[in-house]
Amino acid sequence: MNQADMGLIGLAVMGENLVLNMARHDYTVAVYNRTTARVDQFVSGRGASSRIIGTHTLQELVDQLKRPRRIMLMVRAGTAVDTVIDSLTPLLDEGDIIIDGGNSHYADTARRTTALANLGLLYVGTGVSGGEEGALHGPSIMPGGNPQAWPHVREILQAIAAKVDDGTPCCDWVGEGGAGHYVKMIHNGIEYGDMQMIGEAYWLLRNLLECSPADLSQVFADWNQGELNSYLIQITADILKTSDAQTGGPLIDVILDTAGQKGTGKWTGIEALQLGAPAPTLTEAVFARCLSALKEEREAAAAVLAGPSGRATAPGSPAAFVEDVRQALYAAKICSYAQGFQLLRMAAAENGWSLDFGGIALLWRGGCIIRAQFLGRIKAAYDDTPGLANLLLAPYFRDAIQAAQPAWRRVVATAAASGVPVPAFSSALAYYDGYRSARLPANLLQAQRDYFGAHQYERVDRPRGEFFHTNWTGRGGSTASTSYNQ
Ligand code: NBP
Repeated sequence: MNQADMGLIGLAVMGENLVLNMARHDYTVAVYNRTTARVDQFVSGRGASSRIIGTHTLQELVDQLKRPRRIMLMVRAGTAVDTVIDSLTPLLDEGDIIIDGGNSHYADTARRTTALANLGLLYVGTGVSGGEEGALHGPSIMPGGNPQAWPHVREILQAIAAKVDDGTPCCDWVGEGGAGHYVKMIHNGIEYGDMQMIGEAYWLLRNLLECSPADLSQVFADWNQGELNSYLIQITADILKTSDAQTGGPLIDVILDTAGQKGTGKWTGIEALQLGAPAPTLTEAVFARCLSALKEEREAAAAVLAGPSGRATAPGSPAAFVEDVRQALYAAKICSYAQGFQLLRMAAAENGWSLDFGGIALLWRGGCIIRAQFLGRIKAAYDDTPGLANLLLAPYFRDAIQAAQPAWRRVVATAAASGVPVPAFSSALAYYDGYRSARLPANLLQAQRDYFGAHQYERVDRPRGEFFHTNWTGRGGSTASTSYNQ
């Protein structure tokens, strides 16, 4: 009794592996799962260890824990988390800590942090990224919630987290309320963008050069040696060389082209729209999955909608086109991350969080799905210029895009002319061109709004904040709509 360092509820893939990780780091963990047969299965199988204690009721679990009690939930995000919290809180004492490590929505985490503080309990909502492997060997952990909890959970969370080369853990306090889960949500939004862009690179080379999956595997393996070095590029190289056990052909060719999603990418898009943050590439990646899911409609449309086929039409030498696509992928990736960090910056201002953007890049440097060398560059950019408005303005990224943009423009133009959809590559380019435009056609938009709705406009030759209305048709009155932005 009272001997376990941590309680963990929810023995599905993430929970089990986190428990094994904690036990490997010499922490004693009491475990519980709603379906208790799962507990017995675990402690008599993979979890057979003197450091792992199976329990069959929440009371038994609570009784096993050192004080203040620390209990981590790894259950399905949503109502299950509230159900478990409601059952657990009557069994806890003041100062005890609940940690939700699932993919909860940040607003739920903010609400739960406040509700539990009102009961004298400390709440931590933490993103955990890295999937099954990460949970077992060291995930990226992004904790937020009640800051009073951090000194009590810091040691164990940092011990089980991934470490970067110099031993720094990919786990540090992110901020109050829902900040940790917000950062995890943006991580997932960026992950959607990365995956879509890699998919576009694969599809351009597969179609325009008619490369075989085996050849493409080598291309991605080569790319993984350079500035694109990352977990997602590495697994793409592995995937492309895997054969199908049934047909003997490339497995990738028999996988149905409809993408699933569990919501965190969608939440990022919704947040971007709510905050008015331009994140077109992250959002396009979600829409690309939605479009892919309309498989039957696409098949029907393919028979009736005309356009170029995109087969074998790459311009120039194959090697030059491969290099162009590599550069396009790198430039688009920089824009995608710039959007993610811009969204974080706007969210921090909105929610009163003082986020350490370089520190967040470091949290993602190891353990998680978007782990990449590249994140070290982002950390360095924020270290050099702490108030950096946009990653595109950091000298390293400015120069990288400068070098890559001729290739990037050629690739987007070729894709458009060849009928190969590249929504992430092209939206990233439009973002880049929009961000570097001192003037945009929004003057016409404002004129239209004033024309049909008397919404007013500001003038280039007058101070900001002065609004004007024109009686465009001679028929309208001089009454303007009130001026506000939503
Ligand atoms: P799942 O998301 O599939 O959740 C399964 C677990 O939730 C089981 O232990 C199940 O218990 C429990 N559960 C459910 Br469902 N409803 C419950 C309820 N009302 N009361 C108590 N327990 C309940 O597991 P997972 O894939 O391990 O993910 C856990 C969390 O981590 C999720 O929030 C997920 O989004 C997040 N996450 C997952 C990954 C990943 O790669 N899978 C990566 C990062 C984060 P039962 O056995 O009794 O049904």
